[in-house]
Amino acid sequence: MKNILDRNQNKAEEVRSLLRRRNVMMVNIISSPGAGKTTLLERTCEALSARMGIGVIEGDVTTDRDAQRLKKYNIPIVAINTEGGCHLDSHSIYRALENFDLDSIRLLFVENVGNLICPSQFDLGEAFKLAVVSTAEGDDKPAKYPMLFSGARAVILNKTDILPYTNFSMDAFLSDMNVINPRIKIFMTSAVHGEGIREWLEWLGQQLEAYNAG
Ligand SMILES: Nc1nc2c(ncn2[C@@H]2O[C@H](COP(=O)(O)OP(=O)(O)O)[C@@H](O)[C@H]2O)c(=O)[nH]1
Ligand SMILES: [Mg+2]
Repeated sequence: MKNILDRNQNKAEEVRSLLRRRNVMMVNIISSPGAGKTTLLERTCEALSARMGIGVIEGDVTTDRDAQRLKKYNIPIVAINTEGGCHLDSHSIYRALENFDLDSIRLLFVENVGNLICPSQFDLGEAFKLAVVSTAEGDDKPAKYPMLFSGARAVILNKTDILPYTNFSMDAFLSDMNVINPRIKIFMTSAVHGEGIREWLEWLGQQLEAYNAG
């Protein structure tokens, strides 16, 4: 396992410096299946794809359904089928990059395989990790899977629209997050209805500015 992680880390550093040289900010999106990663990407592409070069790497275990959902935004998409694998690794990202014209992309999203454990162990060479968790999953996910939440720069708490129908405790969620990663930026969104998306996009723009400033 250590050898695998070391090899992954070396390649991730190669990816990171390649993207740095080409001024492409890569965001690694991690959540359990169904939290709303693709829906968030739909809202994000809707808002930004006419204004800046966006690319997406879609990691999926079997199908290319998420890639199909994003086709309508006319952005370059590379689907990586992990054939059962529970996460993406930096080697597959490196190979996927060969299929992009990096000069025309400023922002590259990776939708990782839906899983809260393995993807958080594998650095892909991203600028930062974005965790997505939904109110339907319960408020205990940060406490149960701290590695993801301690390593992410931001967390999106999605599906706020269904909060009244769940027993999700916002207090418990926020107090666990505060212990695990007090500096993490937290967004509350409904990716279906649009609440909180403006705040997420504003912050994303700030991250891009800071990245481009080096
Ligand atoms: N009610 C509600 N449903 C959502 C929201 N975001 C996503 N969904 C739904 O949750 C399901 C899974 O979303 P998807 O984006 O495919 O999740 P992914 O597996 O993380 O990519 C879909 O049926 C979405 O329409 C939300 O904010 N509110
Ligand atoms: Mg998806």
